[in-house]
Amino acid sequence: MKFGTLAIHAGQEPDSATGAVMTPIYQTSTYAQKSPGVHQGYEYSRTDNPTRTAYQACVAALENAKHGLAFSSGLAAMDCILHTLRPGDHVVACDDVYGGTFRIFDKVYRKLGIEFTSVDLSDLSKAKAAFTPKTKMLWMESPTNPMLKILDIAALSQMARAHGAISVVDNTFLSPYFQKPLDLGADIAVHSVTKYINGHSDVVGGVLATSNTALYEELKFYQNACGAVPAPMDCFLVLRGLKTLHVRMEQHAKNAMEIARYLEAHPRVERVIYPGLESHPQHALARKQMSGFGGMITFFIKGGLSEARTFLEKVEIFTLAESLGGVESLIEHPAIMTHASIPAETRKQLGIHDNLIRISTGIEDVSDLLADLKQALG
Ligand code: P1T
Repeated sequence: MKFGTLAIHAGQEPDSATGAVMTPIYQTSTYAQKSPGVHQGYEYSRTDNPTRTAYQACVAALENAKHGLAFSSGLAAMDCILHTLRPGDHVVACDDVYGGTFRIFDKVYRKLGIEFTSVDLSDLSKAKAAFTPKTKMLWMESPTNPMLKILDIAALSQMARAHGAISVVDNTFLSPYFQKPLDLGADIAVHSVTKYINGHSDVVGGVLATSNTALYEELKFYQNACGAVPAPMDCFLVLRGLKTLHVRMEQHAKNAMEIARYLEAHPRVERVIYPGLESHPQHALARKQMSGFGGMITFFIKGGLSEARTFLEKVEIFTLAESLGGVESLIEHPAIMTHASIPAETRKQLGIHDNLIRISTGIEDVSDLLADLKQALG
């Protein structure tokens, strides 16, 4: 079946007890057993819950994966993946990642004896040089947050495999509709479901997908043993959001392309970064590995913090808020907001300057979005 059909049906059958077309919210913590250890596949809702089972199966189908595992946040999904490491292990990680991703590496796992090397993975020779005999994991985010660098997932996953390391791709910015990391050779695709997958800014969640069954068993063990699972109601909401993922992504990308072109031509804008623009340094790679360019745009306004602040205070339809991937347009200041946990010096090196602004293009009527940008820039 094709993507749109899977988004609506994968993992979901009418309820066997009642015929309910929508997967019920199995709001239960536990399940009756006929005799000790004799049950219908469900014992306790931290371990498994039918609403979560349907959601995990749907995401797995969309990522072209054998298995899916859902969590209570994107960071909880990443935490589960990082649990597979042992003290002394080394991770090669993309230098430009979500601030919270950097924080869990730097402030949580480094303390537990895991080493991280942050490197510009868009440069394959730099990536190769970062591997050591202790490297067990390669952590990619593509497009990166917030600089929208594109990483060559196929080449990097192959490099990781040659070094005996597992490759992980944070696929949050594109969703499986525009990019399928496992098809490109990665071992795990991980998402902040809070973003495009749920798509309505009303759930915090995370999910991962893999086709490596041994790895899945290990991750499933940590999902249950550590317990950061989503509630049944949240699983239901994400399943509901998933049904329109393909339709939403098309509109996000269409609106983003128009906005990126508008900003690129605006005299008050210094530079626009959007993978769909010919001016993006990795536009050709984006065309090759992605089936669409997504809804995220980063741009430098002319001036500094004061100009950025004035503009961000003036927008009316765009909401000044952290997060992304919802139907409504959001706008934010990475240096002060989403990437504040990255040291100032590193931010400077990455190009996260005070005049950098990030847009999550929603699916409103694009003419209203353009008019809002015009009045705020004016
Ligand atoms: O917020 P949470 O669901 O725990 O997911 C963390 C996360 C992981 N990966 C990427 C690429 C992300 O962008 C995020 C969260 N990001 C934001 C809140 C943001 O505004 O960038």
